Amino acid sequence: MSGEGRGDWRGELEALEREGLAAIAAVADAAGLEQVRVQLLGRKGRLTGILRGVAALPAAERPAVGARANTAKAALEAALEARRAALEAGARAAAVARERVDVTLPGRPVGGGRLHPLTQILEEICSVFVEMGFRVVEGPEVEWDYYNFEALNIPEGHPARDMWDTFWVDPASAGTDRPMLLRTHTSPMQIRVMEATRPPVRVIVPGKCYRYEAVDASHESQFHQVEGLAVDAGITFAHLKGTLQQFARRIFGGERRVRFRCDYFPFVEPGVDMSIDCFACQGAGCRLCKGTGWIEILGAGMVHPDVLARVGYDPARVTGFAFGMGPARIAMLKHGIEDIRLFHGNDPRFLRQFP
Ligand code: 2NL
Repeated sequence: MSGEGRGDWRGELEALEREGLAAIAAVADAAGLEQVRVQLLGRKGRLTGILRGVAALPAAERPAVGARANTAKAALEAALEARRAALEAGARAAAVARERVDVTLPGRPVGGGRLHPLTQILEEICSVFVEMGFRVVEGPEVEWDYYNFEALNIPEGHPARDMWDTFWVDPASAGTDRPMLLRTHTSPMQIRVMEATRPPVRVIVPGKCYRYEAVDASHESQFHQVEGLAVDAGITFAHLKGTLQQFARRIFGGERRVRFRCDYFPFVEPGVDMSIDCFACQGAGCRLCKGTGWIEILGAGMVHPDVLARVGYDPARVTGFAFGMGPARIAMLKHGIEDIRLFHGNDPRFLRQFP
């Protein structure tokens, strides 16, 4: 009986250690490991069960059982701790792998910016005149009545004022008793340039203007204008024609023909409008040129002698030509744009077409 008992406890402890180590190695996660620990070393576990039997053994054998049980317990505890550490390291590595950013991935592309089609045509128009010796100047959008009208032969109460429906600035809120307005054209800046400098004058004046008008496919109450002015001794209508024909060919193609007809502007004499032959139908007549073969693109004329005299120039010694155009109209013609409101509609499908 005692011989069987001896064999039993040693064999049982060896089996416990061997099977325990295998179970610890096979565990997949922390919860499984805890379960195995309780089965092996817990208060109702296998080791406790074996040790309970030791009480029945002769006193002389007990120390040997205790010693063997301790080595088994120590081996299992060491294996549990090693497995716990390995599982934790594995879990941490998996979490890091899940969170890792692949810095070699290409970034999301950022859409490239481009110049607005109106900005593009403004720059194109100005550079044509700059190459012919004009200087670009810009002026205030809020103007005195004097520069916008009086200095340009458009006195208060004169019927010519009806050509420009005007946004007036409330004099009380502006703290002035001189009439003030949003400029209806950029001409006031040319007056300022002539007041400040002696001839020769050659300036090109782009800028925003305002008119109190109903909005439709070809009119907005805010719009851009480009005006030009050349004043010197001996300037003639031939200079006007040559300069503006060159402009038309640079913008609309080298084969363009131009046509001048009489028109009226209070600040010029004579006044004209200039047309180009229709580039869509080569003059045969189509929808673009409304069947006429010609497209009107700007107004111009010889600066009125009274305008020259008012800025202190002597009309007997110097003469000048001036012109004005709407760059939106130029861009619409050039690109076949049918509605002026597209320019400020902020539709990327429209804007994308002008890279
Ligand atoms: C048009 C016509 C024009 C001018 C503008 C001008 C300026 C001064 C003196 C004389 Cl300071 N003239 N500018 C002359 C003729 C026509 O513009 O249809 N613009 C869109």
